[in-house]
Amino acid sequence: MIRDPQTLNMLIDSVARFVRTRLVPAESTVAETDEIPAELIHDMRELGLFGLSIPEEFGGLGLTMEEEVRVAFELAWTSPAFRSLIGTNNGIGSQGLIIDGTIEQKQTYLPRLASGDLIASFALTEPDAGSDAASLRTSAIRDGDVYILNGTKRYITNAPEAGIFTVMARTDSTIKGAAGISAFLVEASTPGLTLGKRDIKMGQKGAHTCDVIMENCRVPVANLIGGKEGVGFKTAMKVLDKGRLHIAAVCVGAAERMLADSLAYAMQRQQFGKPIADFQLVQAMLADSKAEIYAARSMVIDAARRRDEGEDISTEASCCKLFASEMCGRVADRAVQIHGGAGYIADYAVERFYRDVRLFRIYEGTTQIQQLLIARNMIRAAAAS
Ligand code: COS
Repeated sequence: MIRDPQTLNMLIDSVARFVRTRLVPAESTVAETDEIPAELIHDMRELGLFGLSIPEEFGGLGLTMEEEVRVAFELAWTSPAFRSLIGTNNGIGSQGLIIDGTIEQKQTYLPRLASGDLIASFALTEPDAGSDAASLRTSAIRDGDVYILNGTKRYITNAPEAGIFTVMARTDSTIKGAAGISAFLVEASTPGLTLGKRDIKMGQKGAHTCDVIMENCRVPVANLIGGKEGVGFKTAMKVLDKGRLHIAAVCVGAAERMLADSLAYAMQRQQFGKPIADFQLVQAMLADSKAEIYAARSMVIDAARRRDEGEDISTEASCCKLFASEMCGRVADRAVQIHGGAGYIADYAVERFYRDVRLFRIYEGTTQIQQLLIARNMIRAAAAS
């Protein structure tokens, strides 16, 4: 749903301009230094990028899902590290609070998240609980007006920057699965909360992940999301439904960038006396990428519209994440191939993008988890009809 096309177009234009004039030129510096320059973070705040999908009443732009994915297409035209910094405030870090939080919890945290003064992170994954998220072991034992949290969370995006974590922990140890899990808002300054060293990743330099270790962290009862125990896993799954759709949009934007770079290179690079874009085998790679990007883009917009209309888009979100992330991997592979030897050299952005986009097929649910979810939902729906 697009509420006001004119306002949205103005936002999209200003994001696209910012991406092309400020972020793209900074890509290689960010990759080399593993840091996003402070002035760019400042400008991202000024543009309102930290609060894109936070409701207007709490200081955000309150974008609908369709509006959000259209902005994400533009933002993803540059290194995914930039999107990652604002990604958790708009997505997995804040959505648990937005979807299931109490009004007091929202008032306490959302305005600062919307302005970018506070960074939120989503802490679900553990050393022994990745795809099988419901097996998580971090415990939260109630003691009067606090819960005492113990456990380790792994690969937590933006943890080194975060001021607040949405933490999924087990409040009922007698229940092994999802029903024993609750979601908490845990402030980074809570005594007992420490961070591991920054992970050294294959790509996405400038976006940081690390372990979050909780040892006897005393978290106020008021920070139990929604004030209700036992529904934290459902909160996490609802967050991921939206997150997966957002990541699919990011895959589309990144693929569009890689294709634009490949087309420009193919039209300029001469071999056998003419531009390589004149050769049909190169054209086939360009055309396949174009068609697949168009398919993914259409899927993402359709699913986003349905979500805005209140439909349960769990299956569609998984379809989008599955197709768009795999598509992005194929486009990256062709982009390197079209660049030939140059595609393997760091002077060309596709070398970096090839590594950066590999993560899309893994995080917020692997391709294999999306396949399981889609098939499971199909079978359940058929059995119920
Ligand atoms: N929305 C609302 N509720 C949901 C839901 C959704 N999208 N998906 C599941 N639930 C509910 C279920 O209805 C169930 O509740 P009831 O028992 O009351 O019916 C509960 O949550 C447990 O769900 P389920 O039985 O599907 O749990 P599983 O242990 O089988 O979990 C998967 C399944 C694999 C889907 C889940 O663990 C998963 O998504 N894993 C990947 C995790 C991931 O993406 N990690 C990335 C890290 S975050 S960057």
